[in-house]
Amino acid sequence: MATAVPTTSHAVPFDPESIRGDFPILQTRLHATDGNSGVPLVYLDNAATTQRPRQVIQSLVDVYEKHYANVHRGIHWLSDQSTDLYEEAREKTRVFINAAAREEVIFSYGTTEGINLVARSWGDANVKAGDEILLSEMEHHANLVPWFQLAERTGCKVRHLPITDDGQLVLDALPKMLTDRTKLVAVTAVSNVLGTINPLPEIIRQAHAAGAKVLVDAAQSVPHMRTDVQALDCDFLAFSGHKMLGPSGVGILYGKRELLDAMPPFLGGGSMIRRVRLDGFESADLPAKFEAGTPPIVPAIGLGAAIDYLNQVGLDAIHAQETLLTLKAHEVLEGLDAGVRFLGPEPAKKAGIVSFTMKTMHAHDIAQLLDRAGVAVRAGHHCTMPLHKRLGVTASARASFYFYNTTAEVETFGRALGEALRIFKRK
Ligand code: C6P
Repeated sequence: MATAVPTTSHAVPFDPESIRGDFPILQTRLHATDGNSGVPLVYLDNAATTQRPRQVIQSLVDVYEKHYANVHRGIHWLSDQSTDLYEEAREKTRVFINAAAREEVIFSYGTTEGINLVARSWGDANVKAGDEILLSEMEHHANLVPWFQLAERTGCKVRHLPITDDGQLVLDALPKMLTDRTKLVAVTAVSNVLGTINPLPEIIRQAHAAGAKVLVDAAQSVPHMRTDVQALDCDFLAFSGHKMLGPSGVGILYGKRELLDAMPPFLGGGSMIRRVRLDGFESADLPAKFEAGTPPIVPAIGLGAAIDYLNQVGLDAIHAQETLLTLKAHEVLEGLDAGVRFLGPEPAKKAGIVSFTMKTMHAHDIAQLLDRAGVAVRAGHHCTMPLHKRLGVTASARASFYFYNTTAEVETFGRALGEALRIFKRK
């Protein structure tokens, strides 16, 4: 994706060891017993949520200790301080994704809320019985259920672009599936299970040519690779702060200004109004129109600090480190005599997510035995039941990386899997 987002580089060459010093939790040792200091934590569950550097944690402490009050309300010094920091975080986010205007950057509680906002507000106003919403077979439940709910309310139809057996979108099917009834294409930028990086520019070009809008679920892409919403030309894009070093409880919905302007508010309450009478209300201007009630003030400010940190490391360096780790994980898993099946394409076509099954061990056993060695991975359906059904499995194990992971940790993961297989054979 081309971009105009400025990023600077951390120490060159990229050095995860120096970066790890910024993350207190990565120094954790677990399973200590008498006379044994335990094993180091190897945190490979970053697609679920990432860890936070000291700089982000300190930004939260600073706000609570020095600047905290409600925003956009008080006519007092402290409220002005808090409001300035909150709006500064919006501006940092705007630059990070290269949105054209601050009005296009809405603070939400996360990707899930952002998608629900679009389904409720834009969907209810623009979609009617017989219209179609086009998703894909690899979507997270957060990008499925809101559209099923829209279908229940309006009578529209939800369709799914198919995927290949190795977890890539069947792009050739897109022209036929886009019809004059297609109102929206809602697709993930990166699958949280397959790791597949989807060809967004081509999907968006075709969807627009067919007269459809496009929503991008960017939960697994914005934290890991440069994102430029203007170059992409997407209509909506949603992501979560907690997957990019930020606090939980904050996310972003980007929307093109003319679309957001025309949409009715999602939630009603304080802040989102210009005027309230006993018989009705007028909505506030953007972005307040979509930020009803007291917003996630401190998490949003923490997200701003996370963006500063990511910019300092550099998105290109982050992506390169994750590519290295993904390649290494494939190598390590291929070296095991365990009937490993990778879910998803070859490493070159994916982000830092490696999901797999083994002939001899269930995914939950894998995760449990890895935990004994201090290695944290996720097991289950990862909120993608239809995708797992399509692939013919009920559950998978998933190792997912961030730039603070090292190749030595991937080797520990491999050794721990080898040991788990030996334990399992003995049982
Ligand atoms: N996936 C995972 O372990 P929230 O929970 O709103 O921050 O994000 C939802 C979401 C939406 N889309 C994608 C592609 C996602 O990966 C996620 C969150 C986590 O894979 C938790 S299920």
